[in-house]
Amino acid sequence: FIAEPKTVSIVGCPFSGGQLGVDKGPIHLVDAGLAQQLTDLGWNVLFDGHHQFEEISTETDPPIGKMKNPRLVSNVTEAVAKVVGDHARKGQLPLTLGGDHSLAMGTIAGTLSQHPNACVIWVDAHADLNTPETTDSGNIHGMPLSFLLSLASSADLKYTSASEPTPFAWLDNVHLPPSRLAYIGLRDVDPGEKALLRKHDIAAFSMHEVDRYGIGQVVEMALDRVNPARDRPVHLSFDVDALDPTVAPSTGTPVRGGLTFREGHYICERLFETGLIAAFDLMEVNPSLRDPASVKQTVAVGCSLVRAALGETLL
Ligand code: B3U
Ligand code: MN
Ligand code: MN
Repeated sequence: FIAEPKTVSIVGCPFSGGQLGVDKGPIHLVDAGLAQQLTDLGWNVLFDGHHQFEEISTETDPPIGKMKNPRLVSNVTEAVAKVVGDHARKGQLPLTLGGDHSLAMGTIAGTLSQHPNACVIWVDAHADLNTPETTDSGNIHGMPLSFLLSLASSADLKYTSASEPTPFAWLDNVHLPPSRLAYIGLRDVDPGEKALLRKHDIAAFSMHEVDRYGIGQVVEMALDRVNPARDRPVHLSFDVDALDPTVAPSTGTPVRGGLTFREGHYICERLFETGLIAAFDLMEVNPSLRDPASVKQTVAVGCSLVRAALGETLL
């Protein structure tokens, strides 16, 4: 799916509408020299500045039910879906830097618009599977997959306005079958999310399975579930909070007991090795939290994960 010469398009999304404070992540990743690092790996790198988001103030975007910033997140993710889809149509690898994980509504919709048979490997401490009903926090970064899997839809917002479309109506005809989603790294999953994981028999490899089988086995088991013939394009959505907080401290909702530096890198390396990566998201790098040394460490690890997914470590 990636045309020669191999081109990666960096989609910088300094956006935090789904969870406040995480908007400077992409700026730090690019400032750390990520584009040059990918050029050095032999990729043709396209980056024409960070995505500009329309402003919608909180006064004009009151919560709908528990959902916070619904209009803003809907508009931004719809725009991201177009950008990512356009890059994919040109045979480029869209590399989206977040920003909060609600952005994956856009990135995965964009991937599916070009590769309807794609599968998703979601690396995260959290399942991000809450519906507008099951969410406690109201933060949309905890909900993207419920919409993508059509477990939630704009109709659940019970919103009626004569003058504007219901937020997320644009997502209603996007559908990722639950059989094509696999998680790796879970360890903080809400009760409502656990019920959905079970009900829809979603492939979920928590830290328990990583301990039990080792990361090498877990990645193969995840691929066996969502990509048994190893012929589907893979959308890799990597939340940096999947890594242990000692490895990647600057993130909004750190959870102890996470992936080691090597386990995180192994996932990226192995998926690169399959030749199936069609899109990559690196999300939830949050430089507004923690001290400068922690920010530097997290940004460096983020760049390193991207390089691993684009072929650095293979000899
Ligand atoms: N499940 C919780 C917490 C959470 C989800 N994603 C992150 N945190 N980063 C929620 O808010 O839905
Ligand atoms: Mn996430
Ligand atoms: Mn997370």
